Amino acid sequence: MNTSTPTRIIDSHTGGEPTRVIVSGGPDLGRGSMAERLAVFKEQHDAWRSAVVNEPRGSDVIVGALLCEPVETGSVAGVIFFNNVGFLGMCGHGTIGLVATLAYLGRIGVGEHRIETPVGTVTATLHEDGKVSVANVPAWREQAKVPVTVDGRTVHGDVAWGGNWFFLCADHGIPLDLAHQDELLAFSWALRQQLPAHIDHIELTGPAADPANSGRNYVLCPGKAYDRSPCGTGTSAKLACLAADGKLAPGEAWRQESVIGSVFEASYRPGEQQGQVLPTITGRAFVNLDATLVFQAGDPFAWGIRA
Ligand code: PYC
Repeated sequence: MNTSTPTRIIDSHTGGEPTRVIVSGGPDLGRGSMAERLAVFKEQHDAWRSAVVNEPRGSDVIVGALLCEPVETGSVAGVIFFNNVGFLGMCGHGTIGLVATLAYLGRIGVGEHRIETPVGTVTATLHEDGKVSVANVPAWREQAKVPVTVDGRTVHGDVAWGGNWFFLCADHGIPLDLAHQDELLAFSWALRQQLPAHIDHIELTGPAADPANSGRNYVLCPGKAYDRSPCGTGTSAKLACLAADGKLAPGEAWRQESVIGSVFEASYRPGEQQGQVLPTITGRAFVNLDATLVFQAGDPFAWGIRA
């Protein structure tokens, strides 16, 4: 593994959820599309994923992002997101973190910026006040009210795409707060075991704690960490379900609260295809670390502890 070029990382958090962007010195994935580069990353450079987000340098909750040269001239960047167990199609909080990082580096200013991801190009708008709006890839509900039996109890949920696949369950019966974190984790993980492998995010939904907000969620990510933010792709999936049920009109505001109380503002436009919506998610990220990776000779865990 060539580590002669310093690897610079910049950390941020979006509503409490961390994003660690490799801004230089990461693996060379060639010049293909982000989907093609993702395949190269997975097959040939998984050690980089582990080195950046896994312990002892990282933690289960960190979402990594490899900043890439874009393919199209109109794009400001390409990005591939990853976590403690694998790779993500899109990441809403991570895109907001990436935009905050590019602004911190002085590479972008206020305005609209196209960003290529493995599942499509998104448009991010950096506002004067530092907030970022992400016009996400199309979202849709695939299945409604699917019954699933967990530990002898049957609950129901919708399967929806918002850039990742989600199972959104409202009749779980668990309060969405950190005092119930053990119960939320155990239930969501057991629920996930009953679902097809590609549905790798569980979103438990419920009423907002703050009356100014529209709803609250607890999102369990594929590597068993819960999302501290309201989850951009999960909020997109939620908008698709609300639209499908006729509970939210195009342009109407939805304020999605996370299990720690952070908020994304969201709305949608109708998509081009029947049943699809075009979500926009707005949040704020703050940069909190600018560092260089060190790989010392003889360190058995320099490339992370891999499961
Ligand atoms: O914000 O889309 C998101 C996300 C996915 C996984 C963690 N955060």
